[in-house]
Amino acid sequence: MSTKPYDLVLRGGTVATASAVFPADVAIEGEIITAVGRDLPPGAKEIDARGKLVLPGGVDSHAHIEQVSAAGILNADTFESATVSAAFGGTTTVISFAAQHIGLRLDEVVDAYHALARKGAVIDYAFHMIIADPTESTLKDHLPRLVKAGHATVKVFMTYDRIKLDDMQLLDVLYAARENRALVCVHAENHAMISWTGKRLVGSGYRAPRYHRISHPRGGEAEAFNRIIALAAFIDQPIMIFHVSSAEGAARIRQARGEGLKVFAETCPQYLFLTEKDLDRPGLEGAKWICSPPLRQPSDQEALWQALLLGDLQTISSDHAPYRFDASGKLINSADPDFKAIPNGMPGLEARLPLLFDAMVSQGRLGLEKFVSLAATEPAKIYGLHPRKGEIVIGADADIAIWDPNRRVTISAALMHDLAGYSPYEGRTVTGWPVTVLSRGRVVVHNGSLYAAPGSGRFLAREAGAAAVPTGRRGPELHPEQNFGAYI
Ligand code: DUC
Ligand code: ZN
Ligand code: ZN
Repeated sequence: MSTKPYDLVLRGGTVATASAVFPADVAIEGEIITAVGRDLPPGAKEIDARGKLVLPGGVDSHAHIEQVSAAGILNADTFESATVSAAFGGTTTVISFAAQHIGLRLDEVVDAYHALARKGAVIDYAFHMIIADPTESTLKDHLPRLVKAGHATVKVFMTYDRIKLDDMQLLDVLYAARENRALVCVHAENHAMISWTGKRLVGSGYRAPRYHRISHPRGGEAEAFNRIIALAAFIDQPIMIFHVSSAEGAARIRQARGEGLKVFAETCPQYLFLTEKDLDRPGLEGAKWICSPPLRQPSDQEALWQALLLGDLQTISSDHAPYRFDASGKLINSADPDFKAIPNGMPGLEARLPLLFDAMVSQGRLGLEKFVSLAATEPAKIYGLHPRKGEIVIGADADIAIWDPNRRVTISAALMHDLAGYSPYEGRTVTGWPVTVLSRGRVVVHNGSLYAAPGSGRFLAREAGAAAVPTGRRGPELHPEQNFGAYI
């Protein structure tokens, strides 16, 4: 009697999950992992993984792709270039944004981003819905339908002139998210502190990119974290605080979690591996390192690593937001802009995992299981993608990155596949590189070549997971038995 062979077996590697590292073969049938174990029977095809690490493909839960920014500027990548770049860096799932601007219907915005991604993406994707115009129709009509259609997360901004929400609007969004079971992600910085400081700096002639860091006071991050945490606790709506950059910010999150609040948080490689020194370069060169929140100090980096160790931060996303260093991007407003006129953001989809692997695995900071957890498993869980994504386990999509832990690579713009034209990490040598990357069982990258067609990535409809479930403890003013019977 003959049994049908597996379609594909990854043979002889070391598999890692968020909780264990063990030698095993991985068998794939169609798009799915169907066996993990020692000495599995042959596959119709085999990939030799001896001496390699077999890891879940990365989940990058925060990347701006083909997105119109607050200032109305389109960033450099297309869904094709961004997802190709992600795949070369070992990432197989990306959550980008469907960005509403004032006056736009949220459902039409989501349709437009669907069309772009459907055409270009080579890996699987989902969207966070940016709500910049929380009108009655956005929150009562479009949002409920879109959450039901598989968009389990919304994002709001507390700064940026054209898209920031005031506290009343934030409460409206938090309330609507609770009613519909969606997670709310937040860009939390104090808008007035940024605007006030920036205006005074530029007014006094401090125009260079380095002053961007000064114009985002560290206390403004902590203030905004405090405020959004208080608003979310009042409504009892779980939140995810994006791109934590400062020691004070990490401390606020720790305190909130210690109080039992459902506050999740991410940081990004730029806050772990770069500092304000990178901004401080001659002329306009520092513009390449302008992002918000800004790059800070080595002591902040240490605080963020500690917060990762303690579990206060659960994910590390790229916040990929590429702008070319020319008149289409960083210099779009002027050939000699002050720092306020320079678009915020840097590329990072491709370098995210190699940088983290080098620090966490090769140099031993927090270790391989924690790398897998932060890079793939936790974001998949928090954003409603697990167990389909983020773990090597029977029944999951066969999204796998095979890493050569010994390969040394020097990062350069020439090596990257995004369209930014520069790398913030130029010249940095890392140890460990993803050599073969599979998305739903198909090899998309192997030894530096791409094997995936634009449009072959799929939309991932998601229901919010456990992260988005309220605690059941709203502010007492919202409980009829504690507020003289009022239903608010
Ligand atoms: N800041 C943001 O808020 N978004 C994109 C990139 C950045 O630097
Ligand atoms: Zn942001
Ligand atoms: Zn962002």
